[in-house]
Amino acid sequence: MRESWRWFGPNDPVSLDEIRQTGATDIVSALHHIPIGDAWPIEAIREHKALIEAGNNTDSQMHWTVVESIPVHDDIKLAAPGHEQYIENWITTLNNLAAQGIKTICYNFMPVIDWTRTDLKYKLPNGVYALRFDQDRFAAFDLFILERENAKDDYSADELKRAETSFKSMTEDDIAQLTRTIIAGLPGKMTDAYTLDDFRKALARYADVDHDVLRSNLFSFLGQVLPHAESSGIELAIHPDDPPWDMFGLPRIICTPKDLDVLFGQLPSPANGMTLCVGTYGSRPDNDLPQMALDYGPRIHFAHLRGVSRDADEPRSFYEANHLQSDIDMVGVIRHLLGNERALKREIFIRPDHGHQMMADINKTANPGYSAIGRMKGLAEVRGVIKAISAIDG
Ligand code: DNO
Repeated sequence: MRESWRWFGPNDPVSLDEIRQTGATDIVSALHHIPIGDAWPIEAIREHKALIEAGNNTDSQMHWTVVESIPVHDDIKLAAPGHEQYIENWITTLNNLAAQGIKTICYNFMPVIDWTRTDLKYKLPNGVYALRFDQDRFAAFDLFILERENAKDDYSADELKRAETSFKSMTEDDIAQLTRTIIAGLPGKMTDAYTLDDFRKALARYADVDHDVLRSNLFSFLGQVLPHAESSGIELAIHPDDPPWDMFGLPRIICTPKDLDVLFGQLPSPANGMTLCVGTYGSRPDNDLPQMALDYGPRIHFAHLRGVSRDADEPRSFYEANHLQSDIDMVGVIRHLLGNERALKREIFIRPDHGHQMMADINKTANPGYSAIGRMKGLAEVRGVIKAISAIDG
């Protein structure tokens, strides 16, 4: 397995020198400064790669091998007039990356929003801070802050009541912070930051887009992109919708094995692959993660390893737990990923996804989920599991 680490570029509070100390060899990165929809110029890719490799010496090498992500412009997701140019730009970016030897590409097809949480500093009993998604707080935002038209229809009477209670307990500051957390976006997001009004407008564009329409727009996009990926040896790795269910009345189409089966059944190209984001898929009790790791062997080009712990009384609410102590059987997942590698005679990229904000990082500026020490703890634990299973299974 290739141990990778996400780096957000020169403004990332975790430096490349620090990443090197974790032992990770592969850098997962993107050109976050380029506007969504524009092609990434080859020169900008070369510069970014040079930054990553600048500290290399014969005994310690790090390389930019994975892109997370090339954003997909919402006009592509909507197949809006003029979206063809955005697809062309995406293909140009793909070709420019391939020319620099960067061939594993994570992307997602979530409309309007990227990954979503409601709490970025959720304190666990041992003093660390975790990320959390709380269904009641989310519903409170949707119903009483955003005041989305017809939002009521998406919730049961009990859910409405709980959302109201949650909203009533919020101070002005809580409301402002929750709003920022949801619509201004989290690190690495592949969508714009919105004001409440822009957000309403962005949602309105999807009024007539249901699951089937969105899916056919994804397939049409991939139909154009995959031949280029294949000819340049690129492996695409679609990231699931996080959390993996519909939100704000928007259709979400990469949430379950059923969704993946439709995707791969329709477009069987070997370049059409997935990111096994263990924490995202694992936010649903009906997704069996070790089974998915087994079933999708050759399709898994990249894996995000993290755990979630779901609330007993509301399974859509969860916090991000320790990498090895959560509702997900991480050891089972890793065992199958290693088995796939042996069977397929290839390595995949894994990265410790999100970590707790802990120890000296608690008082530092950090990208939520992406502080150094918590992720390093996750990587160290996962590395131990990999070593142990490899020693036993050969
Ligand atoms: C969050 C990440 C996401 C992910 C994109 C992939 O930590 O997993 O931002 O990078 O959704 O396109």
